[in-house]
Formats: sequence, C-alpha cells, structure tokens
Amino acid sequence: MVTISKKKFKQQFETKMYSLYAQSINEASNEQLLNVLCSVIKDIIAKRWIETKISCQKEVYYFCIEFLMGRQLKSNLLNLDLEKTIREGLKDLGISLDDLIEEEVDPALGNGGLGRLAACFLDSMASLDISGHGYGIRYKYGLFEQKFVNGYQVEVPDNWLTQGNYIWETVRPNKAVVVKFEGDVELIDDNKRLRVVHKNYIPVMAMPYDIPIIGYENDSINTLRLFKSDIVRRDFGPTSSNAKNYSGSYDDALKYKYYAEEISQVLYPNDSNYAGRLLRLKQEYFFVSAGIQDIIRKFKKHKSNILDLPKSVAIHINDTHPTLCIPELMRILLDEEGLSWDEAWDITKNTISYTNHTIMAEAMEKWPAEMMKKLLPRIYMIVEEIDRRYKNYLNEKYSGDINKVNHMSIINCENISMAHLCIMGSHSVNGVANLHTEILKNEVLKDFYDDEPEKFNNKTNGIAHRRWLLSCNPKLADLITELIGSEWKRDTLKLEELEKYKDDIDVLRKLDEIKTDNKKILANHIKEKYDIDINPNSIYDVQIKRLHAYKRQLLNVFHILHLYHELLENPNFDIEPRTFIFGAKAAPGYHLAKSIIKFINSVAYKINNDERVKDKLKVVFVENYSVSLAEIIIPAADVSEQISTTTKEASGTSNMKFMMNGAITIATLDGANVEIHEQVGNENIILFGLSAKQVLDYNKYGGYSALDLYKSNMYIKRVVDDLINGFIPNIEKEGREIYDSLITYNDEYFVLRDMENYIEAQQKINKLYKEKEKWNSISLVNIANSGIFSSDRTISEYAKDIWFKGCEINGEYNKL
Ligand code: 26W
Repeated sequence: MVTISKKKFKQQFETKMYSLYAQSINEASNEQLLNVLCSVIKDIIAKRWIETKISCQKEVYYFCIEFLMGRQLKSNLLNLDLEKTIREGLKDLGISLDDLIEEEVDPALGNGGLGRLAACFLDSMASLDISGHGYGIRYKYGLFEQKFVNGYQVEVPDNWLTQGNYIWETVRPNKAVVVKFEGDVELIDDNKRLRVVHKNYIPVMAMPYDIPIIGYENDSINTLRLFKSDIVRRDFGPTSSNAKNYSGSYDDALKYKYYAEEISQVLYPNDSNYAGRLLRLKQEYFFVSAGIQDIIRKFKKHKSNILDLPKSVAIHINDTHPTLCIPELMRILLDEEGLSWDEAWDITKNTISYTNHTIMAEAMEKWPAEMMKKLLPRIYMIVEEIDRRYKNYLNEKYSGDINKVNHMSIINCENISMAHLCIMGSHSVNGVANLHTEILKNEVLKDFYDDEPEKFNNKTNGIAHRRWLLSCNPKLADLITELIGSEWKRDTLKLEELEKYKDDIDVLRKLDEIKTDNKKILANHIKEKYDIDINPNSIYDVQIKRLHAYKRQLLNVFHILHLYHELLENPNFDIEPRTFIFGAKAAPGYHLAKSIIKFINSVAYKINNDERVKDKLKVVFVENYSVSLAEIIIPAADVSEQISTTTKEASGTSNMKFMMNGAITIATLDGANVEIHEQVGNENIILFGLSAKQVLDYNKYGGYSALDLYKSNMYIKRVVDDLINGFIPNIEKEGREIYDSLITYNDEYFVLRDMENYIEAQQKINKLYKEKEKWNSISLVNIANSGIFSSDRTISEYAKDIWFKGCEINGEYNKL
C-alpha cells in the first residue's frame, strides 16, 4: 500500500503550492489549498496507478452512461488510510481538512440509482482487487441544480467545471480515438474478401479523462475513463481522406465544432422516460465506440490472438444505454480484424453481459430504425443482419409463430428494441433484486427466458459500505469496531456479531446517542440552509429519491395531511413529534412530478407556519438533493420510507443505506425491500400494501376503482379533497392535475388503495418510538443484518457468476 509520512507530506504540500501557484500557503484560498492537496495525493498514488494498469488479470469494463461518484477526497483518504496523517499535517500548516473536504465539488454526472450503483461498483471492484474500469461520458454540465421558487422546481445549469478541469482527472491526449458518425458505407469486393469503406463520415474525437479509483487499503488503483467530445484537430495525426472535410469555410468549421462539442455537453435529466432524441443516440454511440476501440487497442498491445478476447476481457452493459457495444464490437471484429460473422458473433456474445434496471415500459429504449441508419450506417447494417439471423432462428424454433417472432425480434415496426439486442447479444442477463429478476423471467421477458433460461440470473444490488457507513457515519463505525473488532470493514457479514447486543442497554444507549448527534448535525444544516428549526428529539422520517409517481411521495404527503387533520380536530391526538424530510428532483419535462413537488412544498409551508401543530409536525423539502446531502441525511434518519407501488421499484439502494445506518424501514414488499425483510424478519420492519401478485392481477384483470374508494373512505376523501378545496393555498392547477391522476385516471400507482394500510403502518411506527429501547434494539438488528447489502457481496457475485465464470486464470474469484 502506498503511504507517506507527515513530514514528507508537509514538504510536498509546500513545494506543490509554490509550483502550482507561486505563493505561500497563508495567501492561498481554500480552492487553491484543495487543488494542491489533490495534486499531492495524485503524486502519491501515481506509481501504483500505472502498475495496476499493466496487471495481467482478466479486465472488466463497466459501460455506463452515468457515474454518480460523489466527492472523492474523503473516500480516497479513507481507502488510502491517510486521513489521520494528512489531517495532522494540514493542521500543522494551519489548514482544516474538513474545510477542504467541504470545498470539493460534488459532480452530478448521474440521475439517481443507476449512476450511484455504478459508482459503488467501481469502489468495490477496486477494493476486491478486481481489475475493473468504468467507461462513461465527461459531461460539461451534470444534472441540473434544483432551486425552489415559490415552491416550484426551477432548473439551473450545473456548471461543475468552473475551473475548466476536475481536480481528480488526468487528460490523456495520446489515447484519444476518433468516433465516426453519418456518411456512406460501401462494400467493396477485394479479391473475394468484402472490404467495408465508410466514406464522408463526421469524425468526432473522444478525449479520455481518467479518474483514479482507489481500492480500500490494498494496492489496486483502477480507472474511470470519461470521454469528452471534440473536433479532430489537424495535429491529431493523419486524418483519413474518407472523413468529411470541414476546412472549407468558416461557417462549416463552426458547424462542425458545434456538432462535435454538443455530444458531451449535458447529461439527459431523465431517469425513467425514454425520449428518443437524436443527441442521446449520439451520446450512446460516442462513448461506446470510444470505449470499445480503447479496449481493442489495449488488448492488441499485450495479447496477440483476437479469438482469445473473452478470456481476457469482460464487457458489462449497464442498462440498455450502452447496447451499441454489441454491434460496435462486431464491426471491429468483422471490418478491422477480418473475422467471419460466426467467429465475431461468438466472441461478442462471450464477452458481453447485460443488467436490466427497470421494468417500466416507458423507460425501454426503442430507436427509430431510420434514425440509426442515417446516424450510424455501418452499425445499422450490422444490427439488421443480427436481426435477420435472429428472426430465422426464431422462425425455425417456433415454426412460424408470427406473433412471437415479431414480439421477440430486434427490429419491429421500424423500431430497434435495445433490450432485445442486449439479451440475445450477451451471455448473461441479470435483474437487480430477486423479485425484479422473477418479474423479468415470468412477465416482462418471459419469452426470452423460456428461450434461454440459463442466461438469466439475479444480482441483488449493494452499496459501498465504506462511503455509506465508515465515511458518512464515523461514530457508528467506531462503536461497531469497539464492539466486534474491525474485521467487518472488510467482511460486512461480520456485522451479524452485533446482534448479540440487541438487549444490552448500555450499547443501545450509545447507539441512541450517536443517532441523536447525527440528528443534531442535520438540524444545524437545515437551520443554516432553510432557517427551519427542527427538533432532534422528533422522529426523522425520510424519503429521498427521484420524484416519480411510482415511488409515491404522494402517499407520504397524504399521510402527513392525515396527521395534520387529526391534530387540528383533536389537539390531544396521540402523536410523537415528527419531522418529515423529502429530497427529490423531478425530470424537467415530467409535469405531474413537478406538480407533486409544488404540492409537498405548499403542504410544508402551511404546516410549518401553523402554530397549533408547531411542536408536533414539521415538513422539510431539501433543495438540490445530492450524494453529499445524502451523506448527512442518512445517518440521521429514524424512518426509511420505501413505499413504491409493489413491482415497480427494481431494487432501490437507499433502502440499504438507511438500514445500514440504523433506520427502521416502512415498506412495501417491492425490490430489495423483500430481501431486507428476509434479513430482519417481521418484527424488525414495518410492512404494508399490496403484494406483487395483487398488483400484477389488478393490472391484468382490472377490478380496482379509485373513485369507489374515495367515496367510501372518509379519511381518504379528506386528504384527496385537500388538493382541490383551497385548504392548501396556491395549488389550483397542480392540485387539480394530481386529483385527476387519482380519480379521473383511476390511480395508476394504487396510492389510494394502499393508503389505509399505510396509515396503520405509520401508527405502528408512532407506537414503537415511545418504547425507545425497543426501537433502538430494532435499529441495531437492522445494522447487524445489513452486511449482505454491501456492494462487495454484489461484485463478488458478478465476478464469480458472470465475468470470470469458467476462467481458470481467475480461479481465485471462486473464493470471493
Ligand atoms: C432512457 C431513460 C432512462 C434513463 C435511466 C431509463 C432508465 C434509466 C435507469 C435504468 C433508471 C434507474 O436508475 N433505475 C434504478 O436502478 C437502480 C439501480 O439498479 C435501482 O435500485 C432502482 O430501483 C431503479 O429504479
């Protein structure tokens, strides 16, 4: 493991300050101090980073259109075991490490679950000594910054690269590659060998920016390589005469510059709705082609026989956004390596694996064939050929069952189904929680499962416990270590040893003190930012995730309104003081979601300004929810709201983070909540709501009337009417829109159907909190059983069952 003494660190810090800024330490701003510190850390790890790169293990390449990394300084210091040395060294120089940690930008290069999972996976791959690297896009603007104006969400561009560069990145111009768009493809018969010539294409340069991914207390430093798009400059080397020539006029040159730079300009702020925009398809091909070219270049430098690619390389497609890895790898193998179709197809299938993250029909990517044909003519030809062969196979197997063949084909009704291409072009398809995988196998992807059952497998998501416990909740981590030693940091299943303290009053008291401390930290933050006083002795009840109808923030706010009414009617109503905390961004084009934000903010405003309930109820909607905010909120939570419509949340990962930090979960049996329930048993989780089967049956056979329920249940009616009767001021339009979604359009997400049951479940929470010792004991049982949700477990499973399956040289992964 790399290390440095305090003395040497201080010397290096001073020298770096002079060389970068030519000034003394006491003149420097925090921003400059942070830059200097990061630069010193990069120097410390540089040699190790290079060495990791030339390891001879099988390499895993994780393609994902988003990586939601969070701040890196603290987690890098943790993983390098340097926090203490550097804290003290800086202190000697009169600098506070905490100030510098706070100074770091939190890059929002992802929307939510998908991107954050990718970040946790990188952490685990490095920590498990797996040579696994990420490929993605270096967006100039990340996910918009959210502001509330009169309770409405307003989106502000996220200009995160204010200084032009990101402190952790290293640009590698010598590794840039060209990605080709548009143009014409000619097939030339060259002495009986078909040669493919791509003419008149628009060349776009993919410039790699590398970020080191440091393993936990080991020697691995992997790489997250993000590509920035740019014009191909004349000095880049010989440009092919087949490329379109833009040097003609000033106008053309400007157009070209815009075309190239636009590709990595901004992250699409959508996390469930497929929009079908040309620019998005450009983004997808851009990073996929750059990544695959990079892999092949690297492979050929060290190994000779391209037929051996699957032995040395595993390529993982994270959701369908990088699907074009399949035809792009085919293109290189066919056109550049001169392999036959069958050889190329074997290699491609054996190299590539795919994860599905959602069953929501509206999220399924389907690209218009015409669009792909024009933008990526050679890729389209290959997709057509894959489809033609697949249809032949299906026709033969299902003897002309036209419906089935059409349903399963890749190109259908002029649209290309990316999920279908992923399934048939890869050797493994996995869901992200048991229930999700079962729904894929038995409902959404049933035909594909019946066709190739051995391909399908489950990999329940996980979280990087280093960030989500060790780093964000140090007091809890220390208590755990004091009780059971420190092995749990490497092997989280050891957390189970905590369970023996579930009746130990001393331990439970300590746990309670830590939670209260964390709650005070959050209270201070909320006071400072929003000037709202919250009571650290109240129940902190938290729902933080993207705003989506299926996640049912509405159910939560209806319950709040219910309590409010009960309190107004009866000031002696039995209620433990509660603070409801929301954090959520809505996709800018998602009208209903934005209306729900306005509704929640309006309810919050009304309740927080009502003296009558002042000591009992508070509602806080934090602005601009982000990874760094989650790191303050999660350790302070008492209640974890995981209340999606059953079947809709593929897994969820905040549910695991809360559990690991001792919150008690109120949940539907959806996604990974099912597995949390299996871990802790009935007594240690509060469940409610429809079962998966009930939801699937309602969807298939009908039989639910939201209107009937509304009419017959006075509690439901009372809160639904609040949307339209003026009780909550200034929500005329939004209230009506939400009301219609429930009553006129029959409540697609069963909010009203689950409401009574949810209120009962919430009463259980209220009652339980009065027995503080019991509460703390449940909290401890949750922490003790959360070890299985470390992403180290998830990644070990990916390694064993997918990436290194049957790999002799990597036999050691069987031990993971
Ligand atoms: C094309 C638009 C689009 C964009 C993003 C469609 C779908 C996505 C993502 C796949 C949505 C997503 O983030 N899904 C979430 O993935 C998490 C990690 O597996 C799960 O925990 C969440 O349950 C799932 O909603």
